[in-house]
Order: sequence, then structure tokens, then C-alpha cells
Amino acid sequence: MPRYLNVALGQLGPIQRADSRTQVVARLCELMRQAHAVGAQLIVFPELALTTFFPRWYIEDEAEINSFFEQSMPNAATQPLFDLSKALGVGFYLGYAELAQEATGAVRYNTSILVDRSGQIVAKYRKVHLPGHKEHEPWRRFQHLEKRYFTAGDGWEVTQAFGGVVGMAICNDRRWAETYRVMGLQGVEMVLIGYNTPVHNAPAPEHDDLSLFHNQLSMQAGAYQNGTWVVGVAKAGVEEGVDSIGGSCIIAPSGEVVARCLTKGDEMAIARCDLDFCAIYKRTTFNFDLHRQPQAYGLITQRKGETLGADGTVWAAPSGV
Ligand code: CDT
Repeated sequence: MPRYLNVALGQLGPIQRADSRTQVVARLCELMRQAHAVGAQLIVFPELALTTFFPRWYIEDEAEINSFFEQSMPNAATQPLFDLSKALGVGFYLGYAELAQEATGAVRYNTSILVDRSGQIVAKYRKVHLPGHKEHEPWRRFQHLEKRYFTAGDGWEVTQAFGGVVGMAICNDRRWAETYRVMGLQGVEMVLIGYNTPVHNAPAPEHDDLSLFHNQLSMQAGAYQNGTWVVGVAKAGVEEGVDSIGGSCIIAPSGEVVARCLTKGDEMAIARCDLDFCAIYKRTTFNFDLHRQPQAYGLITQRKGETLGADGTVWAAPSGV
């Protein structure tokens, strides 16, 4: 018996610095309406989807940095998106910069949320793999200061939602096998990923021509090797003079791309994803219980309770891993 989930790509074109949250949310709402019109139950938006990709700039003024962050979610600017979600019965993934108040003070994260079909937040994820650098590097054409502006999150927890097991990751996370495997070990059936990926990679410009290829390669491998759907969504095009890749796509557990965006602007595309299509991969080629060899891998890919071999050491993994 198939478990179909109609998932839409909510790709965004560029957001310039002068664009207001209100303008951006209106664009997100328009994409959600288009997705609803063709039967979507879930739409996935990009990383840092409410503002321009500000880590390209070295900014010293704290108030100016904080102007790119959300102190609460939903808030006045994003409430219309939550209201529309509830009215249409379309859930969403949204990436944004989060300013969290913690016991130690304010902490900045690169965050995504999963909102169900009734407009309620059901999961939050904070980006683990923060790329780029911490200090100003004027030799670059533009900065990539995620290590300066964000604190890393502490891992991946999957969520029962949309009739299946859903996980989230953000941009650079998609290049790391561990991202998918940690969620694969929790039985993930769909991984949602928003990204902002400049075509130009300053430390390795010889990779620029491969940026779209590496994007798809990483997500296809993650999908196939864990028997999961992967939904990757870009903020694309030329933003404040920096060109970023598009290539938003939906990938089946077979590793095949079943839907993709064709432009580098605001664009919606949709696929009917059978979550039960994961099972054949999880039961056969990637049957972890039958074929994985954790005793040979070391700590990082252990599942809770798995032994490390001869000395019988058990890894104390975070709950759920
Ligand atoms: N946003 C983000 O994580 N971007 C990185 C850019 C490459 S590293 C400078 C990415 O992995 O796509």
C-alpha cells in the first residue's frame, strides 16, 4: 500500500539586501499557493530564506548583524506564511537565521523548522556543518563567514510527520555522508535540505565548474545509500553581485532525480513521493542490521547500543541515534 506525499520545491531567486521580510514572505506565499494548486502537502524553502545571504559580508556592528536574525518564530513578518499554511493545509520547511536566548546569553544559529499542515512547528534543526571561515579574508571576492556568525547545532533528530519519518539538514550538511547516515540509522524516509551555494568557491576556484554536479552528486548518494527521499532547494541566481547555483531537485531512494527546477528564479516544482518506496532499499542492499559492519567503522557511525567489537565497549550515543 503506497504512502504518497506530494512534495513541492519552493526555490527562491535572489533576495537583495534592500528587500524587506514582508516582500520575501509574499514570494514564499505565492510559491505555496502554486504548490497547493497542484496538490502539494509540503513545500520546502531554502536555507536563510528570509534575507539575503549576509555571511558574504564582514560586519562588525552587532545590531547590524542581528538585523538579519529572527528573535521568534512565527513573528509579525512570517505570520502570513503560517496562516496560509493552515488555510491551505500545506506544511513547509523554512530556513532562517535564529537569535536564541539561552542561559549563557544570546546565541546565533543557522536554523530550519518543519511546519505541519495545520501551521504548527513540529521540529527545529540547527545547522551542524558551518562552512567558510571566522576572520575577515579580504583576498576573497566575497566572504563566507558562517563560522563567525553562527554556533553549530548538535545533531539530527528525525520527526514523525506527514505520514512518515522526516529529517532536516541545511546546505553544507548535504556534502557529508554522516548527515544522511545519522538520520538513516533513525529510519529516515525523507530528508529536507535548503541551500545557498555560490558558484565560486574562493579556496578552490577550479571546482567552480563542478558546483552543480557536486550538489546533485552529494544528495543522490545520500538518498541511495540510506534508502530515503531527499529534497534539496536552492536560493539561486545573482544576489548582491554573487551568483549562486539553482538545481533544486527531488531525489528518490533509488538515487534518481524525479523532479527539478529549471530556472534560477522563484520556481515551484512537484513530485508525488511514495514513502513506502524506501522500504525495498532499507530491506535489501542497505539493510543496516544485516550488512553494516559497525565494529570496523569506529565511533561516529555507531548506533546506540551497538558494541565496538572485541572489548565490548558500547558507545553512549545521543538519544534517538
Ligand atoms: N550555505 C552553505 O553552506 N554554502 C556552502 C558553500 C560552500 S563552502 C564556502 C555549501 O556547501 O554549499
